[in-house]
Amino acid sequence: MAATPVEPAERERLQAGFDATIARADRIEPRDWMPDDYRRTLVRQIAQHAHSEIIGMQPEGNWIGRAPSLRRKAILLAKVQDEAGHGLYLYSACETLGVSRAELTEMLLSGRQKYSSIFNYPTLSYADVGTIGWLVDGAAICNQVPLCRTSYGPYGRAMIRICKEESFHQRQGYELLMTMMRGTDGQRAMVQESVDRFWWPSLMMFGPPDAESPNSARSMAWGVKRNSNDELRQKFVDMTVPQAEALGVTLPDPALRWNAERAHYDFGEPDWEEFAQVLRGNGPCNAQRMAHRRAAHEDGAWVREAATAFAARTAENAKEGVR
Ligand code: BYC
Repeated sequence: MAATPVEPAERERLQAGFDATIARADRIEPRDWMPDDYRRTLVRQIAQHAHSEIIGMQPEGNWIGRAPSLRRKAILLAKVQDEAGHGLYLYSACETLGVSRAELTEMLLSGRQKYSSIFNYPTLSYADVGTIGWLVDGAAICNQVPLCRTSYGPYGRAMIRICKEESFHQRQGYELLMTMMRGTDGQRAMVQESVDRFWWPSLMMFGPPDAESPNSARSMAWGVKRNSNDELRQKFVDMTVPQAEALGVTLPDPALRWNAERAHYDFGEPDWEEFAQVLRGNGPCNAQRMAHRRAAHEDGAWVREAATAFAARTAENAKEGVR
């Protein structure tokens, strides 16, 4: 994963080239020289992002077999499949940095790499499918649209496609909730209860407050991140409040109000102790999510073995000119 050692003068020249590319807001590509810490930061962030997409299939997957109609089931199946695709683009982007898919999987399974806190919360009702689309994919869009301009080429290009699909996901979630809000009192109550549970964890998706974000300053200087955690959280709140009003739900924050002076909504502080606990593995579903992922990985061993054997046979045949 580390770059080949270079003489100090050569290193200075390479560093200057890298700095100039970043200063021009141009892209660093896989074969370009890059500082080891830049490479490590990218592997950390892209891998965490990929793992989130894969683990993120679980909470929604929980409702595929219980969707209320064939149409809703087809939509949910397609969405969960999209998340698998996002995970795969991101693992591929990460592999361009010299780390293998097997190593990344091992780092997730051993707990050395994280995945998004949001997926450690349960999906207790069908309304949660809509709320995840609206709030979780909505937060993902706020966070990820600026990442289309990230300084590392393969990551930025993967994000463009992912963001298009996430926008579609957000709309399907909103449409689902809107349909339920036009339904019975019981359905409206189910939507409100779901929003009450997911609002604060959605705000936590943006990471700790800027003053407690150890990676932000350097990631922003390198153009890996284009906005700070708090800036994106604010953008999400500003975008979501009018959508909640149109939907007819109440966001569970008594401090939420328009601040004309700032031209932004003021809002309350998420429970950062709860966030810290979820990151330490003590959220409501951490153990369940990891156990499920581990079992799926073990169950898939035969597929990996068969694919490896097939690739070896194909390469052998090609060498011998056999079709
Ligand atoms: N959950 O210094 P900070 C999706 C960690 S997928 C867990 O601010 P950074 C979707 C952070 O990693 C959503 N951990 O970090 C999928 C760091 O620990 P390490 C995933 C978090 O990297 C399916 C420490 O806390 N999106 O939307 O500058 C269905 C200090 O934080 C979280 C991405 O991954 C968290 N919420 O900023 C539907 C987007 N927040 O690594 C939807 C790409 C922070 O030093 N990632 N941590 O051990 C990013 O934009 C940034 O990595 C973050 C954090 C804003 C998340």
